[in-house]
Amino acid sequence: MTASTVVGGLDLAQERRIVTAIPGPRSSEILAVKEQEVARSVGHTLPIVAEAAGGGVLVDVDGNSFIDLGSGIAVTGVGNANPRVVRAVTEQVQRFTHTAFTVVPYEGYIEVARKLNRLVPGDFPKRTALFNSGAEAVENAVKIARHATGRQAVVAFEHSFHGRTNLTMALTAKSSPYKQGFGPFAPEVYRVQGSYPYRDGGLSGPEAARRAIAQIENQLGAQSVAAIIIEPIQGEGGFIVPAEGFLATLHEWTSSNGIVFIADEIQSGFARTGSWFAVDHEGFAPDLVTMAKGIAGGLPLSAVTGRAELMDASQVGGLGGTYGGNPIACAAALATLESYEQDGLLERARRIGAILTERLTALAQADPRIGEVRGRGAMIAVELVDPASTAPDADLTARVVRFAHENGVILLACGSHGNVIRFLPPLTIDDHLLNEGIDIVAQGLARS
Ligand code: PLZ
Repeated sequence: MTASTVVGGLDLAQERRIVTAIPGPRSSEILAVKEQEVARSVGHTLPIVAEAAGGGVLVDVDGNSFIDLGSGIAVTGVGNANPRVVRAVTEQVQRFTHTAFTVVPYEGYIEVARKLNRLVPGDFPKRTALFNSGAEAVENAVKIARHATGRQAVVAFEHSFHGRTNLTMALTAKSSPYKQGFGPFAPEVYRVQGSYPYRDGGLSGPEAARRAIAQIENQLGAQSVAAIIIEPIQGEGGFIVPAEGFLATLHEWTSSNGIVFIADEIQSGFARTGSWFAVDHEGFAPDLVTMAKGIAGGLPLSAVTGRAELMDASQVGGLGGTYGGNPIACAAALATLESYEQDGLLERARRIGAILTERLTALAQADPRIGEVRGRGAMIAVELVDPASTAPDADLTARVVRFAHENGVILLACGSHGNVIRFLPPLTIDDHLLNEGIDIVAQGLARS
């Protein structure tokens, strides 16, 4: 008997089940309409159309059930259509759907802020502001840092991803597909090298930090810098975990130079790494933290949380937006936080991480095309390379990912060179499905 999970009134068998060719006839029909009606540049990774999802599976409109190793890009940490979230959203939607918090406030927003001020690391008074998307949180963190410091320059890193709006495109490192043809970009954004242990030739964390600091001092001088923004584990750039001491050394330097340290936890946050935030593993507290994705079980919500004196520096009315901190999204966030806490999901992220790391490391020992297995908790990746030169192997990556899709596993690639396979399952996936998903990836590798 297969386990099943109740989501939003549906009972979803927790199994991989392929009943048609992929894509099936109904998906193909709908995707043909997509092609006619939706802008071509809004692409899609899998050629299927969703019908229902929950636990560790996503079912398409042809009745195929996929093992979900992507969580909609690290969003559904608490599982899709999580029952607590469904309940909270349903209750809220019946009371009111919108007031604009900046017109008439409501408690849900304030309660989310109160919770985040306590969860985000840092033994100092904090404040929070809520927005809709990750990019919007990043934009606002930069606004806050600029206003508070009276400086303009912002430093981002190689392999970074911070969004697709104009300022966040400038902060994002990779040109294609994110920036190509979309300029001009926002000014006063500078880029330096980060820490990439697999490709850094043995540079230690503090050494890599000193390299970055020297580049910043050389390019613009510390006194011009409002903020540095960095993902404590880089997501789209390839699940790059910086060498130990890299982030802490940078932070020491930003603190002694009046520079705001912004940790972009949009992908790495919310229990994903087995603690609330990836930076919890680093032994210091950032000045500002940006959050989104895993915060609200799939509803659009993002946040900036940080030092009260920075958050409070700008004029009243300077931060806001029609929908920021929408009441339904806030209700979802409170239920999501409750689920992480009450359903043991931080512990679960660590267990998922242990399974992934053990199995992928065993694969890597037998297959030199796996250059590195890295990550933390339920945020693990393999970098695929040419064994002789360690050159990135994007073609192999694409073949393995396609094999997974055709065989009922939602699997995502990442990396500046498209040669990293990332594992981001919902934390509600069971061990059996997770292992079966890894089996399929192993088969894909063996056949590619
Ligand atoms: N910061 C660290 O990972 C979004 C992008 C998917 P939004 N990452 C997924 C895509 O193809 O656009 C992300 C992130 C980090 C910021 C963002 C931006 O978050 O909610 O997509 O705006």
